[in-house]
Amino acid sequence: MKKGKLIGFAAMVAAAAAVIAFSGSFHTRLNKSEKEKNVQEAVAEVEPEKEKQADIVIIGAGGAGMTAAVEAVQKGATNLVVLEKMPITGGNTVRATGGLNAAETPYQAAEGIEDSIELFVEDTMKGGKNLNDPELVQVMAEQSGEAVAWVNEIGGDLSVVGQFGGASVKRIHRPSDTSAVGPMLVKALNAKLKELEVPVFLETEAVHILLDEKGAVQGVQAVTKGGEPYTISCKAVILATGGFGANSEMVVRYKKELDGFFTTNHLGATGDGIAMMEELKAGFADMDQIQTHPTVNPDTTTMYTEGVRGNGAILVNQTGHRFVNELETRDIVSEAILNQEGGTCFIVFDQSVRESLSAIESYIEKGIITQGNTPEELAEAIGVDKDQLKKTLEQYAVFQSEGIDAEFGRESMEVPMNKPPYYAGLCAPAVHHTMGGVKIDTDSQVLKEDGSKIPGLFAAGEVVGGVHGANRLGGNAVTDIVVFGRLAGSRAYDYVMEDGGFTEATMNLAQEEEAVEPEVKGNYKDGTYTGTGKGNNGDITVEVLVESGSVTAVNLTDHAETPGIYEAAEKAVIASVIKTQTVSVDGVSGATRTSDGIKEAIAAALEKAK
Ligand code: FAD
Ligand code: MEZ
Repeated sequence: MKKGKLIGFAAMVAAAAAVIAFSGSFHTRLNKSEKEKNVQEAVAEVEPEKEKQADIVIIGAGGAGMTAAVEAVQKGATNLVVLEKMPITGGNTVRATGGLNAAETPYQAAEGIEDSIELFVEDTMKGGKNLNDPELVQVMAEQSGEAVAWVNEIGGDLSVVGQFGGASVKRIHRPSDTSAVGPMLVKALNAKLKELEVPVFLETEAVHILLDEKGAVQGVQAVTKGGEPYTISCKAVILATGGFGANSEMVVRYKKELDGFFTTNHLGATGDGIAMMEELKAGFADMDQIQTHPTVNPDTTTMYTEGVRGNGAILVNQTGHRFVNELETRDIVSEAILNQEGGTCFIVFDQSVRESLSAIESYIEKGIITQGNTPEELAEAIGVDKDQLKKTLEQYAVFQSEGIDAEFGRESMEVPMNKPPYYAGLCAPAVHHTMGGVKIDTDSQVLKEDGSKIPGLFAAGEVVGGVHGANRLGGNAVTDIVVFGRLAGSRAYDYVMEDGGFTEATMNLAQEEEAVEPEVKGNYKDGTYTGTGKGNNGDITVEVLVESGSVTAVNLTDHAETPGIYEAAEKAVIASVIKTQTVSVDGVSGATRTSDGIKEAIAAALEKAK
């Protein structure tokens, strides 16, 4: 491997760490023990000035971590940093589509929906097969209305209420334009963190949480963007690393039936927090409880939000028949799909459903929806018996008008589904949510196996187990991350105040390079792709990371370009590609052939991502 930037002994240490940082972001290169060995070697070499200090370190800039940061700073925290291993913030949260469940909100009242905390708790426990920790569920339900108000206060928009599976009433809150909840929430959180001047260090992977001799938190070992390993000493840590849905090896370890399943999760959902908690002998709950989402397009792994069914869509099998109450909980719908021919089905809806949910436009743009002017035309296009699909839709319209689904007992049937044109998308279940995780109490404080606390350690979000039991209801994870993210931020603030209070911030973003973010949205398949192009001195190989459809990072993994010359081309070309999401960008004068080689390599990688 040739890495032009790295020369001499210090550079060798940095090189080891750079590989670690890179592998941390892309999760493909080193196995855990190789990675661990490199971290230890690299950390051993770290210079004293690389030691940093903060009062609270938040690990993970997804919804839970960013919420915790905002809450702690709003309460008065002054010296707090957020570490994020990926090149962008948002984690799985930015993918969240359907919404956030909350009871007794003004938005429900405005629509005359009668809901209660008790009913919310009951539905959640029933959905989770009573495996849930009832105290955590109670906290989530009680604080759900405040969570909606808080999101709106920080600049978000949750004001429309919809129906989802397993909920007795309309309870899921989403933006007023019916768009996806995650991008709205992450945008609001990013803006708030910027306004509050909270440093978020991207491509910085936490590796270990350090305890003092009394067993209380004293620091975090991390590897930074740029490849520097260092230790941040701190009084409190908030663990918000999300779930492990993208770590197929770990998924299979806990639930072997899911071998071979694809996932809806972002690449960073690899269970790092679980590994860190195992080291500290934390307690765990429900690790084998892993949920599949029933309606995911197998070609692109795009999830069709449950909102499509909630707003009216039905599911039909390859023969054009319905086969399940589409609004049953996810475990039941997933199993029913797996029992159909080929383990797949079609989600079918009409123009009125399309008009009710703007998330559908993104599926149409992605090319994963087939359209027909009549049920027969649609059936022909998707290879389903046309008379049967016509009959199924006609029968459903009768059930809808009578308010009784005589076939499967579906209660909410929003529309008769007879407004042309008609639409269908292929779907199959995919790994979606890992309900198991570290044990916490109702203050978000991490508990050990024996039930005692680890002082200074808090956790929130998908890394936590116990809230959702055996099956999470759609919309409850975003409630979970806002409610427990706020609790973790608030309690970590209290803990630091009791431990001598906050100190002046010593880590800030000025020490780090600003991250380059996409200015337009890309239209690629998520994943990591390699490509090769001809540079000035031979082949250039790149690895390109695509997240949520957009190129978010490019690394030169092998090349022989001239040190001191290629760096300018590397920086400028990659930044322009990320910003514009195309390879039709300017090269750098004086390094034209290197620029062209990098562009050619990225283009080759992106060919595979179309
Ligand atoms: P994440 O948002 O995943 O954030 C964790 C962050 O930690 C990530 O950015 C990750 O890169 C980072 N990280 C991990 N390890 C490290 C480390 N070692 N060092 C530093 N950083 C690290 N739920 C709902 O309630 N409603 C919905 O509509 C909904 N839709 C969904 C749609 C999709 C496609 C998916 C995948 C999930 C959906 N969910 C939904 C579930 C919900 O989005 C997630 O459970 C929730 O957002 C998790 O939030 P989190 O903050 O715990 O984790
Ligand atoms: O909670 C979820 O995972 C969810 C609401 C997903 C979706 O179908 O939109």
